[in-house]
Amino acid sequence: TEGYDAYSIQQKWQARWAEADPFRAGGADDTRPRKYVLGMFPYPSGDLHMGHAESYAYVDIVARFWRHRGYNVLNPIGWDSFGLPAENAAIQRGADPREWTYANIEQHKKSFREYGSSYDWSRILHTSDPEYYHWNQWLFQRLYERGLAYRKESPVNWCPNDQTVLANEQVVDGHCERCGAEVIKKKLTQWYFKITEYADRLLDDLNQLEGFWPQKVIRMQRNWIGRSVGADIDFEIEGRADKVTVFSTRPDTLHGATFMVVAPDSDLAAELAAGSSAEVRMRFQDYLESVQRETEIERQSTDRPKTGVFLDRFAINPVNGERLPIWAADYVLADYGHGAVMAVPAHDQRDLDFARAFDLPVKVVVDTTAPITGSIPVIELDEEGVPIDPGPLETLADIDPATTGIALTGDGRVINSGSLDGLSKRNAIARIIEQLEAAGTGRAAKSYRLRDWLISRQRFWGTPIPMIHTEDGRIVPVPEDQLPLRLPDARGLDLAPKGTSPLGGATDWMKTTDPGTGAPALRDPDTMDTFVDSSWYFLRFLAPNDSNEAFPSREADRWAPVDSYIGGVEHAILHLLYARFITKVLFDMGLIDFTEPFSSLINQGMVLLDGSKMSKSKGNLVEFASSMIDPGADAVRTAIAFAGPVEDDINWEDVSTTGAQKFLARAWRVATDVTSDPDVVWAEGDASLRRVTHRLLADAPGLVEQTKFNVVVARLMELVNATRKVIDTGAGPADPAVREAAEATAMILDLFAPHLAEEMWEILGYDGFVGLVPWRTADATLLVEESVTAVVQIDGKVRGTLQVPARIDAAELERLARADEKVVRSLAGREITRVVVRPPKVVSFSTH
Ligand code: ANZ
Repeated sequence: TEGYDAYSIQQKWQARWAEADPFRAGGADDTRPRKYVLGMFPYPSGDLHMGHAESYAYVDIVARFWRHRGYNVLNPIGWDSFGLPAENAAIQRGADPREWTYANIEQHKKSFREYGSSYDWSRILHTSDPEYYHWNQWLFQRLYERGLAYRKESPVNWCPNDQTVLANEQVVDGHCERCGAEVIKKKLTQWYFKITEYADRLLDDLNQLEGFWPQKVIRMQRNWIGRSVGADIDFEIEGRADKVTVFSTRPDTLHGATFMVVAPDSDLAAELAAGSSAEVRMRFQDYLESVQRETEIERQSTDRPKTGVFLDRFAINPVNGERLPIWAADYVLADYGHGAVMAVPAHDQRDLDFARAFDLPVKVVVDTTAPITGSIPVIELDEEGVPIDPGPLETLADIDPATTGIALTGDGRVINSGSLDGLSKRNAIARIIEQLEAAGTGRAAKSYRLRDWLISRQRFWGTPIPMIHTEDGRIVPVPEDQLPLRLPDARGLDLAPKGTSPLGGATDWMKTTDPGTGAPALRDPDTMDTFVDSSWYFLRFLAPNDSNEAFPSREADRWAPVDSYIGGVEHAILHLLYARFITKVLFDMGLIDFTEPFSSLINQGMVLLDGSKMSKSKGNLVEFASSMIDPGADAVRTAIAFAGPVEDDINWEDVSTTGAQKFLARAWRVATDVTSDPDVVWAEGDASLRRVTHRLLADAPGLVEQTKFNVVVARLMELVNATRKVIDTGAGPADPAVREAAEATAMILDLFAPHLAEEMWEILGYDGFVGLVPWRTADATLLVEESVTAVVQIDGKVRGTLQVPARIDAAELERLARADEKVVRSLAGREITRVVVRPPKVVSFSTH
């Protein structure tokens, strides 16, 4: 690497970029087509690490690429600067979360500058600025007006360690995502966003992302929303005026229902028990208490003995009038469907386990041994190909669930079900729904796993909820002209988690007046989940300093949706789902004209050390800032891009910044060796080097668009080596092809090693930034591959010859042969009966 001084090159170009600010997005008068490239913004909870280095290297490759391709690129950066990590860290250090957060942000900014990231630095945003969270409050009030923000008392996930409510998504295997403590249930009044109202659209619109988002993320979103299709069925209850509705995905088995089960922790169960004997009430109460001690995982595990209590109440099956005993059992969940199920033990494993444990009847209503139309019986063959005699066919008696303990969940023919008898599952479902609808006792229905989004937090470092609680118990919005409702000073407040919001302790701040009557009133002490902040920030980047509105629709029309969104797969569910939801709400409000926020999504793999995820707790964190000190930013970026496919994990130990440094030094030396002037006539240069250059110019765009960055780096290495060969042992440094190759290297290298690329460009005699240079078009005549002569035979005689590329495939060769004029004439309309193609040399047609 002799002579190549990465450090001073870096210093020099960072200073020039800072001064000229060349990567600002063009304004309204810029007529180039636009691209919005965005990396998921970071949390300022500590120093940046190599995961960030990776992600933001990719972001910069994409942004720089589109600039070269003639686009007006918007590539902003901001900070997701509210939230628990900052607050906890601040508490630990006894610092103010505000000071601590902004100090970290400064450090991050410095690192990004050192990394050479080509941001539009005029558009910085921090979600913890009042200028930003003002618009969270505005958004909250718009959702409230539309009935999409509401309060309800409900059991919430509670982290006893962080003393805060957690969204379902933040509970991992029953534990707090952040601190690992076991999560318990607690009843609290909380604010929710009604995302369930958008469940169908959130699901259906995933179809338009197919091919543009990673398949895995689309699948995770689908599962999370979890739509089940079936029916709601109303059951009369003896001694109760109102019916009880159950949701079932198998209404075709309604005749096989032998009991009903309600969730013990539902209001329904409490009410049914209350109407029963004192003894039942006591047993139910005991059972309920034991259930409340269980974790969600325990409740949902299938290999646990079934427990429950009989409530001594009865439901009436609407299709046959049978009396079904009602039980309370923990395998039925209060917050799914209607918290009650019709139990069909013959065809549902959980119901069967329960029936066997409590000696309840099992009634088979689907004969799964009966073939259904369209199914093909499988005939097994022995080694000689003779069909194996399957022996006597299975009968229903052989597979009676009451004796085998295995529920019959497969398809078959309905039996013991009156007019449904003989139908397949699918047809029976359609028929029973018709019948229930006609009788007014049921209807087609869907059920979702998705729950409403719990957005209130009992923590300090977040957006204050812009609502007022009046003396007479009303809840009214803080008047719009009083927004932003700013956080009070943290000093003097007890931030330590205790289950109530620290803001409640800010007595002066809490006191306000009822905007309608002027009577004393109180503020809402809770703050918003930070996922609210990140659900729309990509729109705020369009005009981050606008103090009149969240974002101008005109700018949204211009830039949004985001063309390339880049970030970690850990956000595959939560963040992306919330952003998609809010986008649809904004669309419904008429503020934007698109319904999906991110047109394409790139998820990078993780950076590992010793094969495990880098983390502070494991003590194996490589810090971003220090990683750049020795090799320099260009080498780190190039090494990351070269490390492998974007979506694969990278083992940091296998990433060679030394190798990258050596390559960059070779590229630099090529530029310094060039002796020709910028106005040389390239066409006179070494033809084979020119071919290497032009092939890369032609191939790189496709490779970048497919995120095959590592391949582009490998091809650049090839180009640098080929150039070196011509300089040292070929036509020499004055050859025009050497200059052409060096210029192409500088332009493409700008995606990976922008400081060096600028330096090379200057060495090669140009003013201005290489980062803004248009992509050089490849010369088509230099792309023609080596060609060979192929012969075309008809009935064994050569009837024509073709010049074809050496790497032609069979289909293309046959197509060319069939289209050849001489061949067409020789065939004279005769039918071709056989074709043999041996690329690249022979095509042989037979006509009889
Ligand atoms: C009768 C039945 C018969 C059912 C049968 C299944 C098979 P998914 O696919 O997850 O949506 N169910 C309904 N609400 C429930 C609750 N709150 N807790 C536990 N289970 C509940 O499952 C839907 C099925 O799960 C429903 O269809 C219901 O049982 C049960 F052969 O109804 B089924």
